Amino acid sequence: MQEKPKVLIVGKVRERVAERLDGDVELVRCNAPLEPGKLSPDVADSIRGVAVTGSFDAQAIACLPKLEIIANFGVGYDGVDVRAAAALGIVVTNTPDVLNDEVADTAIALLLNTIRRFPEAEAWLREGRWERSGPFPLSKLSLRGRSVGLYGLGRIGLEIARRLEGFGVTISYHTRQRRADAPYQYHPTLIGMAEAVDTMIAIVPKTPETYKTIDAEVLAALGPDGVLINVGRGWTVDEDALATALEAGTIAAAGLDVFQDEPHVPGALLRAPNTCLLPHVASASVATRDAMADLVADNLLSWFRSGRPLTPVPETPVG
Ligand code: NAP
Ligand code: 8YV
Repeated sequence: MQEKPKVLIVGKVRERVAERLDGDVELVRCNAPLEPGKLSPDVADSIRGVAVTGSFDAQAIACLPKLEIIANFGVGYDGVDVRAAAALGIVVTNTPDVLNDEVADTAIALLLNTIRRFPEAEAWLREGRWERSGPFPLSKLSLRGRSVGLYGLGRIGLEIARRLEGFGVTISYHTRQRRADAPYQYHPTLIGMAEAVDTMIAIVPKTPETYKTIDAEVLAALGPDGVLINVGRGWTVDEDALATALEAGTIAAAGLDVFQDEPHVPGALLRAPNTCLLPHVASASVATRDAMADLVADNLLSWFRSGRPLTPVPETPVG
């Protein structure tokens, strides 16, 4: 009988991944991070696949000499050293598409909550202030008449744009490449888009080029009615500049699902006025996280059965 391939589950990965793999592969587990000496040489030498959530660096890759595939739970794979993997011929997979709708829904909810202050309105009711003090104050901001610029119009950005169509706002976008299939106005520069719109939704990956690109200049260009929503990565925003802009009224409000150093949220952002802050929950429904877990497992199973991963990232070789 042929030996089952060994798959290492590193750290906390949704249990459904292990349940789906059980029977087809031999599972080994270890706490994150994987470091030299954590596994016995025999075990390390036998691992052909890993399942990880978000991070797996070059040192971890170097611990597993027979590694063939790294299956990441999450569409963003910025924590996986894809260059190190590619150099060794190791395939990296992620979980695209299955979370597009959930994340786009969250972006719209965050946009409305930020602009109309619904979380504060609910707190007003729960604290008995409606009864004691009267109606919640009118929101200074409205989605009506807004011009929304999407920073990123990929799989998720496109779903956000499609939802925004139903709200009757003007939609434009900035990416490096213009999309021939998108009926929205294209801005070749981020600053150009920030000058043209009053609302920015960021849904770009964490890459060296996107680091703190939403800076003081971009925020100033959005203007005093400006609203920033970030559902991509905290890395993309200069958080100090954002807190300062909110304090000074350089922009009107911000809604953030992601932060530079999660789960730490800088005090300046917690104290800043007119913010709606979420703990990275854009994809966090049971149904969507299950679909992501299934895709992690299916990538591993497909690799071991046919040598073809389902959703490899573009940087690593296939087959
Ligand atoms: P995607 O399909 O690869 O789309 C990425 C978009 O960003 C593309 O439109 C791309 O266009 C643009 N982009 C990339 N680099 C850029 C740059 N330097 N300047 C301007 N635009 C740039 O990815 P996706 O599936 O939509 O996911 C996007 C990201 O969202 C993920 O990588 C992840 O970090 C984040 N995310 C967050 C959550 C959450 O829970 N908050 C959930 C899912 C995903 P060009 O290539 O033409 O520039
Ligand atoms: C997940 C995400 O929360 O897919 C992504 O890139 O940011 C989220 O869907 C995360 O990857 C898993 O914790």
